[in-house]
Amino acid sequence: MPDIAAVKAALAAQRIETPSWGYGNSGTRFKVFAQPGVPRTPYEKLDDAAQVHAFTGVAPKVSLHIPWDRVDDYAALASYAKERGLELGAINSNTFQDDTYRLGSVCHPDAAVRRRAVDHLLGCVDIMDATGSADLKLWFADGTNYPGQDDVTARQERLAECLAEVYERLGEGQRLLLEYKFFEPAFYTTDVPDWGTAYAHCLRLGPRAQVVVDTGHHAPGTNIEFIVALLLREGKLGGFDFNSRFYADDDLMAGAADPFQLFRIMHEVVRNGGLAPAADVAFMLDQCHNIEAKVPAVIRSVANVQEATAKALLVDGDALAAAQRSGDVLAANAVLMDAYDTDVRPLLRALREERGLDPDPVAAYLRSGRQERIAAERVGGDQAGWGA
Ligand code: LRH
Ligand code: MN
Ligand code: MN
Repeated sequence: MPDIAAVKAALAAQRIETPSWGYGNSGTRFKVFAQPGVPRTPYEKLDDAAQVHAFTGVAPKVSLHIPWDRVDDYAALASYAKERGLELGAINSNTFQDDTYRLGSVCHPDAAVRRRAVDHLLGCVDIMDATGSADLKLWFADGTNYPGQDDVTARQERLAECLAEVYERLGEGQRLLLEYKFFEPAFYTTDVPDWGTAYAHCLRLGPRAQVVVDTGHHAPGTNIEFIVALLLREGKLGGFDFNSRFYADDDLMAGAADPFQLFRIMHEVVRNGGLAPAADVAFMLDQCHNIEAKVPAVIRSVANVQEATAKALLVDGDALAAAQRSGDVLAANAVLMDAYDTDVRPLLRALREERGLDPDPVAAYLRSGRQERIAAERVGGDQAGWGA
């Protein structure tokens, strides 16, 4: 049986990175519902992230998105974060919200457009130098809508060239993390549609290029945990963008739609050594909160990832290995289900109390009265970046 002290130590050591855009107003292309008290500046987004960390104890890192989080002085933003017990995490690039990118960015047929896109990515590495961020996270909206629209192989070639230039620019201790997504906004071909394409590019680039698994970026029914196991085996899993999907890239709270899937993913992470600090797997959230209050929703999401991790850590590895070796299908499945069916909330409550935290972080935040305070203080909150 797993040692409970070791399980707790692993949970206390896990770091979950929250996205700056999760604190802003967001919605769909139909409507963005403004909420009272949302941040007006990147600084206020960090204030919110600091609350998530204060109540959970495991969320000291915040991902930025450029240019949604544009400031004049990124080193000053990093100092502001540090003063609040935070660090700036992945820098997310944006080559998808400009008229120039109608036919793509790094895969665009026109070299001048590709130049512009690469310059933006290089600018993101400059920001990483200023903030001390280790990860450059790339997601490209590139693709085509119609058969024959462009040469798909030429687009791969352009992508490889652009990525190589950015990779060369990386400094000591910096990584390039490449996201894939099987559809949208292009609907016929997507230039980085799946883990295989991302993996092939990362392999060519070198050891500091790794794949990001965004849980919302797969076709329904895809076995994401298999992809996770395979990437970990190859040393190519850079991290996760956790969120939930029902239909498409819904970006709902992690662990909300399919907690069993999140458990299966975390089981492969634990089983393949991905939780060890040396594996350097970034556990990031990539989600927005359209209709629910933002800070409590991020706290809830962090807790959901912790619950899935706790269950994965409770899998009896010896019993599982024995059942697998003897070909006892039912017993092997039962070992996994025993862990999944364990109510880990008491364990997490105890862990939080041991660390001087409130056992129920959402309730504690709501009780703190801060939500009412920011609602009164912050007028004219910022949009996360999506929608109109
Ligand atoms: C688009 C996307 C992607 C990025 C994020 C900033 O699909 O959700 O996952 O990480 O925007
Ligand atoms: Mn993502
Ligand atoms: Mn997405």
